[in-house]
Amino acid sequence: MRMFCHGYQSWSESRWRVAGVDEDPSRTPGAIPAMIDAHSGLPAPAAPGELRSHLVTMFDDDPTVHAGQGLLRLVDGELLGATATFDSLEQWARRQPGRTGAPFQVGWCSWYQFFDHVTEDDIRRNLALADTWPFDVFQIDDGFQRAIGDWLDTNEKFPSTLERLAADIDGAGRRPGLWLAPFLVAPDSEVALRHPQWIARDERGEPLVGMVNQHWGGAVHVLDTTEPEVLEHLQQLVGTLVAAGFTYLKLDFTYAPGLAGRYTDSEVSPADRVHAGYAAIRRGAGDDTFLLGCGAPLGSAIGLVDGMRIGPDVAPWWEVPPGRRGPPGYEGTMPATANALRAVQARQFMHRRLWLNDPDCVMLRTTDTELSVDEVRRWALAVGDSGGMVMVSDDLANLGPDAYALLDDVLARGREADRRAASLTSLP
Ligand code: 9PG
Repeated sequence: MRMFCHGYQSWSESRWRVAGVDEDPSRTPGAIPAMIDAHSGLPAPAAPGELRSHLVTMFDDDPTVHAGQGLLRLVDGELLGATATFDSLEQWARRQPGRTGAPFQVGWCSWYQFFDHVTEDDIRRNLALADTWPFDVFQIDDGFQRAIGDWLDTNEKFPSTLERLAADIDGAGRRPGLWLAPFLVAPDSEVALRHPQWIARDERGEPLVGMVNQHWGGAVHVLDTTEPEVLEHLQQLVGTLVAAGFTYLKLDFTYAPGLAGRYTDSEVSPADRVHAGYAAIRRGAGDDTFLLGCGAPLGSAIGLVDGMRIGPDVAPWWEVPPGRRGPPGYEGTMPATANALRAVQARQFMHRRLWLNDPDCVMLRTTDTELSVDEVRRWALAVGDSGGMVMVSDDLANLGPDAYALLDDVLARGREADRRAASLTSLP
């Protein structure tokens, strides 16, 4: 018997596994608790023979979809945690209180070309080149901030203030977009130094580590979203960013308050801790700001975000290159365009029912990439055919008429697929 194992958060794998044969990925030898937690919502690995799925699952000998609030477990042939059944994944998704009114999204994002090295000059050069491109949104990704947690201050690579940048993007006729990891704080950030009591703790009483990332200076800590002051801080922070002009926010690494640890209110569940953080952000952002979830436990963001990353990061390569294999248990989740493509297929049923799916960025360039011309086309057209968000992530100086023509094709297919998904949403 095969079981559809649906992933926990944006980057987690979703796939069919053979019961009694395939191991749950949380059982990968050498997988560290933080990895298991980020991908199954629990720090402990599955029992031998146990398979895990989140929100929904189904079996290949029965068309019924089984659904629950969070973790569903197959233990000794018995499904635990399921509370309802549906005829299809689409029917389940249609019954959720999604937020599906945003228009089809087309934009530019800095990450998959400039990564953390991005400079203000890269942003301004591309903004100037964007004149002939059909972008509504122009989004600055990771790399502008002074420190993780200090989102209102830019670093030395960005001489301008955020207000200035937003005003100039707006002046160029684009919607200003900004990346942030709202629930993470670097140990040396102003917010962490000023408010040590806002940080969740691990079982030893040390600040809870939410991510270790070399370009952020190493380990960063997790905000405790059961602390009322933290929720107020998040609401205010996002209100300030919106007032500065950023009405499109990519909220990343948002699994963090779901990690096991010591929180002020130990009665709040991991899913509710994430939900409370997202709800505070939506209160601060107001109704008209486009919120994009990323690295997000999917169930906790339903109804609060307009768009959701539904798979791993793309990368300027197809399969994960041998030298870039991640930590054990992380293989299907590593940045690789092939991994992103698998998620587009597995989570298509969510688009226009829970939110707009964000399959991750399209890369149109054929230089400065390990992707072949065919792989570039294959991914771009898959994004188009999904009807999901289309964000281009290239230095526009690298793109010629072929890239332009490919994007035209992607957008034509995308608008058509999106219209079809939207009309299916309104069926009973
Ligand atoms: C910015 C990036 C981009 C990207 C996001 C997210 O496990 N990891 O080390 C890991 C690092 C980065 C990452 C995902 C996982 O990517 O998905 O679009 O915004 O952050 O840092």
